[in-house]
Amino acid sequence: AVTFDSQPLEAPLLLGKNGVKGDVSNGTYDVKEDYNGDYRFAPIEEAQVSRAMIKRYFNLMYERAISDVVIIGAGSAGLSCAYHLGKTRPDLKITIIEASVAPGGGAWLGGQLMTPMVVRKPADRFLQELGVPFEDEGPFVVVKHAALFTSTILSRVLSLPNVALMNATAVEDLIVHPDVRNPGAQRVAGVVTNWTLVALNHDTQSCMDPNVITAPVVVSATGHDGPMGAFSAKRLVSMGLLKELGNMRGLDMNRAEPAIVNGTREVAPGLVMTGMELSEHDGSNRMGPTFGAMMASGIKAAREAIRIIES
Ligand code: AHZ
Repeated sequence: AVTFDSQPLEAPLLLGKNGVKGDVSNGTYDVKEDYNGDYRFAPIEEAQVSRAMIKRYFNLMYERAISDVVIIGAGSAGLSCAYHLGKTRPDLKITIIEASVAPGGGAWLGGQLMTPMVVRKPADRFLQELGVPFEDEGPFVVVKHAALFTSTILSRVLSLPNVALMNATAVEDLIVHPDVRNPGAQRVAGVVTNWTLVALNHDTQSCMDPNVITAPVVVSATGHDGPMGAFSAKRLVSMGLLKELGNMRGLDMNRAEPAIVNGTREVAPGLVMTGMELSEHDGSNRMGPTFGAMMASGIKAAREAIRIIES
């Protein structure tokens, strides 16, 4: 553990002042859960709240600067990958970087601002594994609200001790090293990060240098092109590791879903791509509001990450 100064981090600082009764150090404070007008909280010093957050967050940044797998993007594909990977390999340090404040990407709604979420079989097995209820319509199932899937998978992922999520943090670039196993080639070796509010202000402020997280495998799950989407696919092109983007094609549910799942792979050494970002990389169709491929592609990306780590 890292200590930031000579004071013990958990020590109460000024208890007894400001009308606070009791002593945290010897446990002589009273608490009461009384909803008839006498609800009493344990005493706290304001600085303890700051320290409780700071030490955990910065210890996490310190520890996760070296991760085993970084997942870029906490949409349905990135979260499915994190869940499968975190559960299958509890020994791996898995770090999810999500640019938005709210993780979940486009999976808080089904389609066109409507709430039900459609999932084609056999991806309903993943919903069963998570414990998300659905209505069976034969070849597909319907979750009553997309947020039920997203909130459930988020809680499952965050409960895994080896998975960390840093939201409001954007991946600004990829770390690329010479590939020692393949002379002359390059290998993705981690990500360059910044707080998203900083990343959005590079044009208005100077010298806001980013930070790094190294990892032998990066899984990119940044969705199709948009203000932030298709981040790694576009960066592969600008770095010369990919000739050109395939660009997402028009909607065809039957072609799109298997293309995304079966195409989920290590697109560049050290970089696995999953979810709708792949449609931009490969030039495959979009599927619109049907989410089975995002779940299955996330699982396949997790298997790819394990294969690379074990190779
Ligand atoms: O905020 C983004 C979102 O939560 C995040 N993200 C993008 N760029 C990032 C960056 N750093 C950190 N540089 C970044 N985070 O990535 C997440 C992508 O989630 P998504 O839901 O957009 O993508 P997905 O591939 O998981 O799911 C796609 C859902 C779609 S779109 C679609 C269609 O248009 O046909 N169909 C489906 C099922």
